[in-house]
Amino acid sequence: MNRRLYCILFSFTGLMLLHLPVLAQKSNGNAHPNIIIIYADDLGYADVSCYGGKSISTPNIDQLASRGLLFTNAHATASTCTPSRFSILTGKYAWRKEGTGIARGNAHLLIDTNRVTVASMLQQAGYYTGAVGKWHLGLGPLEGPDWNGIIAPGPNEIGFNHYFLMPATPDRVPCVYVEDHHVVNLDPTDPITVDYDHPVGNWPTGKDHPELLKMKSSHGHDNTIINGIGRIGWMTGGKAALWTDSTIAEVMLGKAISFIEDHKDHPFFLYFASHDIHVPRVPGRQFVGKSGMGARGDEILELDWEVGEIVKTLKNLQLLDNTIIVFSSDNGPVLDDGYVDGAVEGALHPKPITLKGKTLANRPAHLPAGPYRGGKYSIFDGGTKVPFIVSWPGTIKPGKSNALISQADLLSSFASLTGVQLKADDGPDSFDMINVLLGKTEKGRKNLVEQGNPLALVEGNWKYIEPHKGPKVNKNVNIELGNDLNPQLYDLNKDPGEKNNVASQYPDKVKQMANELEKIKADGRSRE
Ligand code: NG6
Ligand code: CA
Repeated sequence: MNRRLYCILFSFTGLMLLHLPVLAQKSNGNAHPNIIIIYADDLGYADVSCYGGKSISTPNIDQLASRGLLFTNAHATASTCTPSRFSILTGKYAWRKEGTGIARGNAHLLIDTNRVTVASMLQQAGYYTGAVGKWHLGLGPLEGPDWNGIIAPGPNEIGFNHYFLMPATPDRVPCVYVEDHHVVNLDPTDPITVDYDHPVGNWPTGKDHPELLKMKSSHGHDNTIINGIGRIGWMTGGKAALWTDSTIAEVMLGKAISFIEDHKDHPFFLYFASHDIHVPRVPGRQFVGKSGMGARGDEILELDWEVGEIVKTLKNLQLLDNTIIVFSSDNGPVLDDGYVDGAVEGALHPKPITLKGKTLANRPAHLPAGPYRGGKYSIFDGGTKVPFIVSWPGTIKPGKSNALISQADLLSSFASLTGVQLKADDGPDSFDMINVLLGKTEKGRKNLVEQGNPLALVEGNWKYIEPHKGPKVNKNVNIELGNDLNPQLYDLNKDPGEKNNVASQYPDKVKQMANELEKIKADGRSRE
C-alpha cells in the first residue's frame, strides 16, 4: 500500500477508535454507564449485615444495598470458585466444559480465546476494560504459563485491556502478582519455578518444617512455605516478586482506584475480584481484631472497606450516578478452609466489640449462610445463594428483588443494555435479565442450574438434586455436600433450609425435573 494512503487510513482508524466511546454513548437509546463488578471470595449469604448477619456490621455494603437493589434469590453458578468465575465472565455453565473445577495455580487459561466474555462484549460496545484481584481461571497455553517470560494467553486475550491479578488464590503458589503478561517485580536473575506434582527448589515446606509456620494448617496447605504460611503447590525463585499477605487488599484496591481514575472520561468496565475472605486470612493491620470474630470476620470488614473506598472514589469523580455496581460472591461460606485462624470459634462465640462508642457484648453466633443449608462445596443453597446487590443511583429505584437470577446472566443483560448483539453460541446460559437488574420487573429466570458435586435444578418453588455418589459431609470443612444416591426434591417455599426431601411424595415432579435437567445438559445451552 502507498505510504500516504496507509498514513491517512491509519489516522482515520485511530480517530474512530478514539471516538468510539463517545459515539457509543450517543447511539440509539442504549446506555453506556460504567460497570463495576465487585466479586468477593467465599462470602456467604448472611456474612453481611444487610442480608441478616447480626453479629457483623458492614456499613458500606449495606449502604450500597440501600441505594440499590438487594436480590434475595441470586446465585453463583457453582459452590466453588473457578466454575463460578468461568460462568460470570462467559455466561456459560462451567460444567459444560471439562477441566473447569478448582484450578491449580499453574493451570492454563480455561476460557477459550474465541469465547465472548463480559469484557470482550463491553470492549465491542466501546468500553475500556480491566480486571483487578483474584483470577483463578488459569493463564498461558496448554502446557501452562511461563512465569519468567510473556504470560499469554490470559485476560488480555479474552477482552481485558488491562489486568493486575493474583494468578489463582491466596493459598496457591506462585504468590506473586501478574500484570499484563508479566510477573510484577520479577528479578530475571532469580527465575520462578512452580510445580503442583513434585517439590521444586529447597525452600522449606509446611510438611517438613511445621515449626516455621506462623499460621498452622488444619488440613492440606503443607507444601512450600511463603511468608510463614504453608501453601498448595511448590515454588522457588522470584523472591523480590512475592506479595505480602497483609497488604494484598491495599495493593489491589489501589490498582482498582487508579484504573477508575485513569479511565474516568470513557465508559469503563472493571472486574474487581477481591481476595477477601478466602484463606489464608491475613487482614490489613487496621482490621486485625476489629470484628471480634477472628481473621475471617476481620476480612469481612476489610472487604466492606474496599467497597466503601470504591464508592468514595466514584463520588469524588462524580461518577456514582453514571456507574452500575454489582456486588456479589463466587460461592457460599466456609469457616475452617484449611488453616487454624480462629474462624470457627469466632463465629460460634463472637467476642464483645465497640461500635460507634457502644460496646456490643453477648452477640449471637454468626451463621454465615443464614437460613440456608450447606456452604462452599455444597449443592444445598448455602453453596450458591449469595449476596447480590445492584446499584445505579438515579436509575435503579432502591428496594429488594426476589427474582431468580444467575451471575451467568450479566453477559446477556449488559449486552442488551449497551446494544451489543450476541451470536447464538455466545453466553449459552446467559439470560437477558436487564429489566430485572434495573428493578423494572421481578420476573426472573424460569429455572437455573446449581453446581456442587451433583447438579441441581431450581424451578419456581422446587429444587431437584440429581443422584450422586460421594461423601455426605466434607469432614475437613464440616459442610454437608448434598451427595445422595437417591434423587432429592425440596419445596423451597415451605422448606428453604432443604431439610425435608419430598422426592418419594412427588415422583412425577422428580421425573419431570430430572428430564428437564438432562435436556439442559444435552442441548448444550439453556438460553433461548
Ligand atoms: C481446596 C483447598 C481450600 C481452597 C479451595 C479453593 C485444601 C485442603 N483445600 O482444595 O483451601 O483453596 O480448594 O477455594 O487444599 S476456591 O474458593 O478458590 O474455590
Ligand atoms: Ca471462592
